Amino acid sequence: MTYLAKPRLHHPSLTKNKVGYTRRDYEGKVSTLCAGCGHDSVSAAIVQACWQLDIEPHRVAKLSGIGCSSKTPDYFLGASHGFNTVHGRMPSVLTGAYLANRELLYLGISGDGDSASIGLGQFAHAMRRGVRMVYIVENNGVYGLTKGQFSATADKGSVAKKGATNSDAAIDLAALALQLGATYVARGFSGDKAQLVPLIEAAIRHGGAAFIDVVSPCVAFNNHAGSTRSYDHVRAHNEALNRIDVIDLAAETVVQGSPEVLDVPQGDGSLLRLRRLDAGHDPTDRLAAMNALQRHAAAGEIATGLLYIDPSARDWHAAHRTPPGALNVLGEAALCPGSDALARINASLK
Ligand SMILES: Cc1ncc(C[n+]2csc(CCOP(=O)(O)OP(=O)(O)O)c2C)c(N)n1
Ligand code: SF4
Ligand SMILES: [Mg+2]
Repeated sequence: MTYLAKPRLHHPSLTKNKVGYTRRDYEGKVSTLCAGCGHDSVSAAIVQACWQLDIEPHRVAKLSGIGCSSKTPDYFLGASHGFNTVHGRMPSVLTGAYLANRELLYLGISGDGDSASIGLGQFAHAMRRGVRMVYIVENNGVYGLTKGQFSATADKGSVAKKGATNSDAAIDLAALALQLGATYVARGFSGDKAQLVPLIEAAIRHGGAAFIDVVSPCVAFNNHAGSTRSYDHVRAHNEALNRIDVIDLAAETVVQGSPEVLDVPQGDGSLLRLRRLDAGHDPTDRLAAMNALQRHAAAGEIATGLLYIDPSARDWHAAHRTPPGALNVLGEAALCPGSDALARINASLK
């Protein structure tokens, strides 16, 4: 058996959210990942975030590539749309789906092998195009599914379970996303749900390309001494820059002037309230975010939290002025603008 279905019966008194679903309605099949795998905690955080944000499961499309990480969409949001694509090809399939139907929330789930090696080109173009999505990489520094080879995100000097030392420089996907134009870039840790759930919630509410690099330890192949992706190492070197709460503007009074608190208004009317742990970090400054990543990495630390946000981000559809709605509901007037419009286009090309 490759998967286990969960019992469908719920206790009648389970709390429901505003759209009438219990938290269990956001779950998927029983996970077949190794007990303790960080990826299962990321799935649980996605379930929590979608339930708390009152998202209807059928309004979500989850797409993934190949890997243990890319298997996880089977373990959350069982009532949502899903597409398990080819290794490294999730971003192009997600982009196509988003162009055809902008009405859905797109969750792209990938691994460090999937996105930083075979899928690196696809990752880059999805970031720079402003595809409105939440792109999560469950980053364990290895190819877990194929038995623990170093991935391209493994730190130089990191030691493999069988003793080999990685001599290659690491790709930092969060730094790449910043450079490529992503308008929301964060890093979380699967062992810190209190930090991860609001990072996912804020990404869901973001109006453009949102990328979250989640350090997600592989207990089978990369959780030993000498690894820089083990639970122990990440806990000891985690430098959280901030903590976020997503707060509805209408419901909260904005506290101004406190150096510990930064309020960032979002395009959808919500307010992102950041509790600053590093008072010097301004998450609306892309260059500062790049510097923070490099500075912490040079000190052997892992910078987590909201690294960068562009509150005025626009998505691909806004930039290309496409008609509203999904392609399959466009009427004849939008699909066929008429012979006068064609004549004008032809005249403009003469
Ligand atoms: C085209 C192709 N090349 C190679 C593979 C073998 N393969 C399967 S999963 C994987 C790497 C997965 O690593 P990652 O994305 O980090 O996921 P993890 O298992 O660590 O979560 C590779 C190389 C494949 N399935 N398809
Ligand atoms: S091999 Fe590693 S990544 Fe895959 S399920 Fe097991 S612990 Fe998770
Ligand atoms: Mg991996």
